[in-house]
Amino acid sequence: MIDKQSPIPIYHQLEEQIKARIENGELLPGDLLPSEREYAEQLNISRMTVRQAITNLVNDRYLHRIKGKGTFITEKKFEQSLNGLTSFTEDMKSRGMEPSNKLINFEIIPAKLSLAEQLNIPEHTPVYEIKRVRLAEGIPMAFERTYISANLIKGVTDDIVKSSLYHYIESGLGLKLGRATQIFEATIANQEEIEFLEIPENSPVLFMKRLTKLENGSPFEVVKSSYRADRYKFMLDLER
Ligand code: 16G
Repeated sequence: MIDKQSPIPIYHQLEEQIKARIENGELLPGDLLPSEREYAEQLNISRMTVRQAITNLVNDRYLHRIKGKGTFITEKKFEQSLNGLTSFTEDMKSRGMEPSNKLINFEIIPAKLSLAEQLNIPEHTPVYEIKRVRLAEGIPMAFERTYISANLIKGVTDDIVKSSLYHYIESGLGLKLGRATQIFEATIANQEEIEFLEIPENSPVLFMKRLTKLENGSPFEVVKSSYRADRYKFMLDLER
């Protein structure tokens, strides 16, 4: 319903109505939005006004346009807090989502110089190389390449990396995790990411690199993770 007598501009009223229909689930993520013409005719308002409302919602990322196809409702992103050193498994469970892993590769390799330096081990020392697609409710969220110092974290198996690595380190080995340094970058998906994350070519991904240390200060893992930019957003509490 549009109130033409209201001091609130019509495009703003329409914007609020579309937002409300997204919030209450009448319009679902991925759905095609009715056309400008349909809205204009149904509400007896000009197409210009409808266009303005839709453009504002596109700018606010509630909607997105796909060339030649129309305007769609944007998928809700998973908001992850960056406060605290947590695992993927914990992040998903804390949101009531079921995590799973698709193991792409798992082997022991000799550490190259740059990796060895980061892990503070001699070059060619054995490290586990683990490539996993990390899923939530069966949907690929991130593609992760993990390098673990094999002399420090012993006994890692296929089954362990198919569930939770951090759980094994803490509960299985009784080691304490300490701190991590994490770097974020925006990039365009490479071939592996396109394939494993099931995203179109040229999709943006959030790339992060984490170096994690045990409580005693020993670095034990270098992780490169690529998160789907259409599914993820990150949240930090800042204090002054
Ligand atoms: C997260 C961490 C990763 C860690 C993994 C352990 C980032 C960027 N990465 O994905 O460093 O290895 O959790 O998860 O947050 P797991 O215990 O579920 O195997």
